Amino acid sequence: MQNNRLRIAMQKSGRLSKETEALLKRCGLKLNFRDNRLISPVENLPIDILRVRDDDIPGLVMDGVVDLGFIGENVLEEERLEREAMEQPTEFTTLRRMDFGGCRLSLAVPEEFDYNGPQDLQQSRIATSYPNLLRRYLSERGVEFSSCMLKGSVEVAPRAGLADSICDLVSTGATLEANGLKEVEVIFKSKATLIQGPRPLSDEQQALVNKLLVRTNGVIQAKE
Ligand code: PRT
Ligand code: ZN
Repeated sequence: MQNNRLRIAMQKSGRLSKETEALLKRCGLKLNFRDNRLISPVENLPIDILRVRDDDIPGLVMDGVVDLGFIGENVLEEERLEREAMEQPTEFTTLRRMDFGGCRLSLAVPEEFDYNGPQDLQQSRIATSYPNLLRRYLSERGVEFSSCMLKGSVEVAPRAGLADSICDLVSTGATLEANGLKEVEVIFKSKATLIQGPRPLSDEQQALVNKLLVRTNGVIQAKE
């Protein structure tokens, strides 16, 4: 499926999709996300938008299936580490950090846990959807642990007896509090970001990317 249209991947539905769509609209793209279509052509520019699960976006970009992608840095860095370990392509460039999707990946323990530092997690079990980011953080600190991989409901794992602590995304902290947990270490700070893959662009496509970036800068600065 090689043609001259620029391909951009974005999250289909979730915490990044509304703001990504709003940004693209403010950049002057005429979007028409009717029905459940995977690919939506932009009406006024040679761009196709692919709407997918956010987890698929780093791989689509790094494999050169799409040219650009909007993705949370947490998902991007986790996938990069995973692919590095699997010896799969990991090449991409960051074009622009966004002003939305802000959150942090943090370690949290039960409120009654007398936590004094990462060493207190030695030989414990930690529930997370981000095993690679967690392993990098704790191995740099000499902490050995076992992970309990959960794609959802991470915050209930300690109470359910599945793990001693968790490593999960936090924004307001309300979820942790509601589950009797306290945040003890921030291991990664994240925002949404726009990345480009390794596939070479035509001159027209490159000009389009440049135009998109100039407009994105304008939109973000106008809000500051
Ligand atoms: O279906 P798909 O796979 O595309 O979506 P998803 O369910 O995997 O992701 P989604 O839409 O929940 O999140 C997409 C991205 O938004 C994340 O990868 C982050 O980059 C960013 N983001 C920003 C967040 C949050 N803030 C956030 N608070 N992602 C998740 N949360 C969750 C967190 O996991 C926890 O359950 O919200 C809860 C905590 O929120 P607070 O406010 O109670 O602290
Ligand atoms: Zn996801």
